[in-house]
Amino acid sequence: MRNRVTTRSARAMRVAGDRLLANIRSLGKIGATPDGGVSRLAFTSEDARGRELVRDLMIEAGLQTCVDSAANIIGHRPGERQDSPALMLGSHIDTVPNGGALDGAYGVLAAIEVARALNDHDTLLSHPLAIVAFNNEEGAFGTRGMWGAHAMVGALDESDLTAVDDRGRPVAELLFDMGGDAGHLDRAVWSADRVAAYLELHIEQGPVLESRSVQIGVVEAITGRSTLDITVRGKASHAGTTPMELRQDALVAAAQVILAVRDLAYPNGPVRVATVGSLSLAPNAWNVVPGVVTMQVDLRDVSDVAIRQATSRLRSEVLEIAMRTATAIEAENQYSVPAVSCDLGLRDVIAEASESLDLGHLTLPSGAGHDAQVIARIAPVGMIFVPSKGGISHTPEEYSAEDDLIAGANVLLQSVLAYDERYGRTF
Ligand code: HGY
Ligand code: MN
Ligand code: MN
Repeated sequence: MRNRVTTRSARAMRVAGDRLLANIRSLGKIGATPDGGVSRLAFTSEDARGRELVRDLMIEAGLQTCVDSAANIIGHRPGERQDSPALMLGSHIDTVPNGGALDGAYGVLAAIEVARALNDHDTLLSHPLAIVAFNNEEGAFGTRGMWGAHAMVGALDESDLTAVDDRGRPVAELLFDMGGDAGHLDRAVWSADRVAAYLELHIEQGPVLESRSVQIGVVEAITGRSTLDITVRGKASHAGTTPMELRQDALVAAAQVILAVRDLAYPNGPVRVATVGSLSLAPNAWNVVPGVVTMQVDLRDVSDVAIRQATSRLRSEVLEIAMRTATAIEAENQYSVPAVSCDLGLRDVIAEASESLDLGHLTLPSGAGHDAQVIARIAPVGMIFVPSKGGISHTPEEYSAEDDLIAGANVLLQSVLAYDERYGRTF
């Protein structure tokens, strides 16, 4: 029989830092790229290998492990009160192309480490724990981001299921390859009464904590975001014989769209950041005036109103650019994820846990999107950040100091213990 934890013994509990760092290194080797990055996109063989490792680590941590129909990997740890809603911890293990080894993976591995630390201290929580590696957080191959989290809250729509990715592969097939089942996605849905709270530990991916020399970030809100697909149709023609005044150059028009997108962000526009992150052109030949350009626009702000304002301004500006350049420009909404505020009680618990560990902490918004902002539809959510060197992420240079990674995991452990004591312990 596991013993019940007293406040004193809980305060003394720590994760096994070396074990956590070793697991981060092991997972980071799966999909490692020559320049020190990691490419472990969802629905790839690297993703499959990463999943295998994570499932093994969950089993080693004594978790009852399963893969749901949305291909989320879930590890369950019983609580003293089996009927109580679960305390959910998690993040994602898929990466962007040539990204870093910490984005997402750190949160999943630290959550598993929390379970092992509780085992090492022979501790039974009142709440059951559910540890989740969400499927396809990064939206690989043009699919919706936070895919597994959307499935868990029942927010996928028909088009998500019938979609083919930008390689032409049906999402249903991709799901099957990862152990999911597009025919039974209802089974992946969790009702709100099953989750007491959700905590996600993540690298900040921005410069704030490092610039203030503070080890722990208590997230107050997670940015909303909207992506649009823009297609510019001009007319391909011979680069040598087509006079400038007769051209319908799709790339020249696209260049003006890109500058218009940039100006949607402060100080010229309503949103915090606006990016064109991907672009392709056809026929993409040096001696042909470009005929077609497609690009993806990413707009982010903690205010959904600001995002809507920016979207409608962009729509009217592309019409003017089309007229000026004798091209046709379509702007199609792709995916939108609303901004969410983190739960005040959980922010409190995280701040208290940081103080009990003598760690400095500050409150900040998240400029990156996270599974937490989707799980917020069924549960109160809290996020813990640790500093990112140079604020860099989504590139091989992504790095966080080892003692910050361990400190963050201890804050997650202490937050779990404090939450369980405050909201559920029966001594
Ligand atoms: O794009 C994001 O903010 C997240 O990393 N998916
Ligand atoms: Mn990411
Ligand atoms: Mn992430």
